[in-house]
Amino acid sequence: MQRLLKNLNLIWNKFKKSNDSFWDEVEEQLILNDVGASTANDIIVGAREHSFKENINDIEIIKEFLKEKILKILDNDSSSGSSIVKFSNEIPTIWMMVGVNGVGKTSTIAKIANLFKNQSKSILLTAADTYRAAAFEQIDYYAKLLNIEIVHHQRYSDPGAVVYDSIEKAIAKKIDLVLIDTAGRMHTSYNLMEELKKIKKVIYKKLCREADEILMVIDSTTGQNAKIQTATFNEAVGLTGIVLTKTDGTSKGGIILTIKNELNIPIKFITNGEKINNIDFFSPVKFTEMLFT
Ligand SMILES: Nc1nc2c(ncn2[C@@H]2O[C@H](COP(=O)(O)OP(=O)(O)OP(=O)(O)O)[C@@H](O)[C@H]2O)c(=O)[nH]1
Ligand SMILES: [Mg+2]
Repeated sequence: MQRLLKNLNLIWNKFKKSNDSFWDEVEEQLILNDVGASTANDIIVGAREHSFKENINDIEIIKEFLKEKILKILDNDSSSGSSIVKFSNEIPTIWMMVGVNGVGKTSTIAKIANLFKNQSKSILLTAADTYRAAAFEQIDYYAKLLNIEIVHHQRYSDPGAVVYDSIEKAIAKKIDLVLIDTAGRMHTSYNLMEELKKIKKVIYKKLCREADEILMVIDSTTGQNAKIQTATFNEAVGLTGIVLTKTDGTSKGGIILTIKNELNIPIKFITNGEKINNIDFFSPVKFTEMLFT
């Protein structure tokens, strides 16, 4: 993430007036930092035309055009609070974490649990990754650390059944927020998608409503591949938001713009480290401001 910010800032400092090489450098930096050619083009074309038509080449004004364009991509639906997480009117609220293996689903669940526990919400963890070795031990470690309840079954048992039991328990115990951990890998990707669809069905059958959030967890160091992964999960289960993890590492950060621009799925959280409190709500305004300071 830092790299995108640093390199854009080098450009802002290098040029006083825009010219062809200014626009080339901005485009190049966006592409090099995982924004993707198509989205980089969307960002540049509008701002460039605008500056040309108005005969403006002052960098400070052009930065404002670019800023506006990027903010519009990240927050095109701000009236509906698209980047704000959704709680149900009636408890329990159900959030489900999905994504390929190793991206940070389980640790993000722990971070979210901690965040809302600190806001006095009661939380239940659902260990619906019954496939990976030691998946239960990992999430159970967090449950103990945070002193919150967890529902689990034996390894290889039906994830749908774990979810069913956890919703029953959440209703009985009047739990505010149920966080469902899911597998990142099964025998095949087809199996994984079918399991996730089954979990959705169980939730609907039990509560007569969908999960309030189905959050795709993306490792921000993955680059452009993350777009294809996200499109696949979105098609299978219908995503409501993105959690971008590992923004403290070698991440270039631009993938945020690609996913919002090309798939129109809002970013809801970002994580920036392995500590339990290394999580933030994603703010389109803050992120955009950062690119231009
Ligand atoms: N540096 C850093 N590491 C992270 C972050 N988020 C997760 N990790 C690490 O990434 C690794 C994988 O995280 P998990 O939460 O186990 O990922 P997962 O998606 O549940 O993995 P599977 O269950 O195997 O599919 C762990 O070592 C985490 O500590 C982050 O924001 N920054
Ligand atoms: Mg996991």
